[in-house]
Amino acid sequence: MIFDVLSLFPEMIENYCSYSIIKRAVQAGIITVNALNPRDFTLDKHKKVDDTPYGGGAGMVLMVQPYVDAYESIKRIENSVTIMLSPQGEPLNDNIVNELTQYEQIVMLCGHYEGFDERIREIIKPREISLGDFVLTGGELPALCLIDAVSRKLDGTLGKIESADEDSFSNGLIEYPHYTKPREFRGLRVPDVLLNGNHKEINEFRLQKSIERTKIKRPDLYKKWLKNSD
Ligand code: 4F9
Repeated sequence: MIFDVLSLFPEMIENYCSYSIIKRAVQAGIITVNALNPRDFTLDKHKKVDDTPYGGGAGMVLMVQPYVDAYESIKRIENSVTIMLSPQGEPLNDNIVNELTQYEQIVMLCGHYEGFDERIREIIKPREISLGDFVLTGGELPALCLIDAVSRKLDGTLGKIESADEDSFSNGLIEYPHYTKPREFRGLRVPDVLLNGNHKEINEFRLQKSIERTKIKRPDLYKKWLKNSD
């Protein structure tokens, strides 16, 4: 999987991808992450990437030419998708992450501080994805979230111990509670069922807990799970 990220701060992308599991996925050749700076595609001597909005108003607007030229410089392979990270997009979830694993290339457009000139959307026609109803100072963190969430689903990224099949959402429920040593801390004991080695009972206990906490913490997911399980 190739990730190509257009960002005014490419080091933010490169830096995150040089730690932990994502670093290992890069080294193993499972993913490639390229960050490209639209500022390098400006044509004026001040390397200007933004300007004041036509019609007036606060803030600046990212200029169409540097973004479009940077985008068009990327070598696109056939099975590729282009995504703009923006609060206007469809809210990201586990289903969309799974869907994105089917591509061989994901090109991402990150803004910073300000909005995109609308013609960037008109020309590039990206799929727009949001992390939720809030605003950040830039699209870099959401782009990194997407790289991270997609990469961990790809074969070979997670080892057996970190496996994704028991994660929250993989069965439509959130995860059951986890415990490790010690058996007791400040009077709080690890549930006995987890200590008895009976895997059938353990699985039943965990499923029950998953159902219980989904019902309480995420009634929206619980309703969907109920509908899908009859
Ligand atoms: C993108 C916020 C995706 C939430 C991009 C400023 C953003 C965002 N989800 N905020 N630029």
